[in-house]
Amino acid sequence: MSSVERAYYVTTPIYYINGNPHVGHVYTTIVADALARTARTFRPAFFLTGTDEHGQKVANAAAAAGMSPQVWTDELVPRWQELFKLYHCSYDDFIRTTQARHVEKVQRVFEQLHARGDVYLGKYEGWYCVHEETFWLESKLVDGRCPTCGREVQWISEDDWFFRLSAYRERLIEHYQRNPTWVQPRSVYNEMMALLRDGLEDLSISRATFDWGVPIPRHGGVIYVWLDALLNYITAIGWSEDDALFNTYWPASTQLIGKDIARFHAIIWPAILWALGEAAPDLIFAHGWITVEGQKMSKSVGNVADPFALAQRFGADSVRYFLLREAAFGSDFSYSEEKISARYTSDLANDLGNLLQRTLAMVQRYFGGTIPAAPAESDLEHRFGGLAVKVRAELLELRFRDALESIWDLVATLNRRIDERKPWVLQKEGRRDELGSLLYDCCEGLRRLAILLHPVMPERTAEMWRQLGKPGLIDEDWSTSFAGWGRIAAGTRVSPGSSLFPKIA
Ligand code: ME8
Repeated sequence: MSSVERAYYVTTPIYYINGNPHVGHVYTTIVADALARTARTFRPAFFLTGTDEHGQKVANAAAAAGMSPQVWTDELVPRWQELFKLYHCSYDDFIRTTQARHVEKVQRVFEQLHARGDVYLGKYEGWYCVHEETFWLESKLVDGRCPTCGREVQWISEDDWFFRLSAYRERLIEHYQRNPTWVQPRSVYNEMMALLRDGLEDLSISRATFDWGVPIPRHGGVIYVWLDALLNYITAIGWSEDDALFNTYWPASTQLIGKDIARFHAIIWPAILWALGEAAPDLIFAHGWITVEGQKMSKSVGNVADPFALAQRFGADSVRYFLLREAAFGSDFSYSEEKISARYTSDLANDLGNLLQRTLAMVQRYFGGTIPAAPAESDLEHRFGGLAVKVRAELLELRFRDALESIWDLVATLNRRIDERKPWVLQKEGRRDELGSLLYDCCEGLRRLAILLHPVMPERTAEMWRQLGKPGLIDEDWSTSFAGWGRIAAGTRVSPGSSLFPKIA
């Protein structure tokens, strides 16, 4: 099978469980969900998310709350799962790094690396940033602080296991040269290439003086939290030669991350995979930040938005729409409730919600609530016949804003058509055929809109579908559901209901 037809596997970072989730965390998970839902319409797809539960950062958060790390993570995980459900994130699996299925496989990885001579025992003497869970060379510090987050670093001196990362430098450079789009966006690719050209140090992959992690069998100490965490992407799908899930889905199609963790995913991760005899993922996409007044939204800055409250105010699907529509995926973009509110009012309530409401109201008023006969031919088919293929490609290329703009072309066209042809005048003048054709086209257009928007707004489009009289399956294969104008059957009884996007208090 070519990689185009291959089963689709999408992952998010696994989130540190050192506090409550914020909008940044739900953002990456929503993006993964939109991709998984798109892929599922035409091929097998698997969507993985989860929580990163080991390490000093989580242990410190638990200690500050007066709890053992296990009790702390057990209490917090349901909150994250509840949030992802609230946002309709249809993950196929949620991995926790404290689960036995993961721990056992991480230990197996260590054994394998050890057996192959890819690890050796050495002395780590250097700096460590707990917030980033990262070892730093003295030369990389900025004013003696962590170059990523600016926090204080700790001096560490312990006997650790080292992974021969430096031995993979040539292969990494070659991989980058041969696959110029495997790390996106281009700015991150260039940044990684510069790091590789700078030279690679071997990586300490254990901690000897700290115990909240995966124990290293026979030797003692625990696995470094980043190695433990990265492995989730393969342990969750059963990493082993004879596991059907693993064979179907590895290598991953799209691994989504924020740009702060690109080095781990685009340099360390492929090297570890190669050491295990596995292939590197097809694509690492490092997206930008949601910012508030120019600063990255983060718990430590204290500028986080509560995603539970946002869903309550705007509805989860409207927040999903905003996050995918607001900026080209990859770049930073600024967030505010005013911006969500503006999009909600213009795009969702005035454009889409109003189109559904007035179309169904007129089907009700002029045709007794059943969809009138289809026109023999519709010019809309010429113009929008290729829309599904276009939108699918845009979504899978992570061009969410472009996809939504393409879809809104159809929304705007249908609204304009109603405004220009004035169905109330057609009715008054007895031009019933023209009136029927116009309303039929609007219903068929709305059917297509519901299908295309389903990956972005799964719940609101299900409601559109219900009001349209449930014409078939909303998530059927897009190409078949788009074959020819006229798939919504004349005579279907519509059931207009409450407004899709009601006024917000
Ligand atoms: O880094 N804007 O976990 P983490 C956009 N456990 N996305 C944001 C964001 C923002 N302001 N803030 C957070 C870790 N994110 C590790 C990952 S993976 C093997 C281990 C998103 O809890 C973004 O996806 O710090 C970022 O990479 C992730 O949350 C970081 O989550």
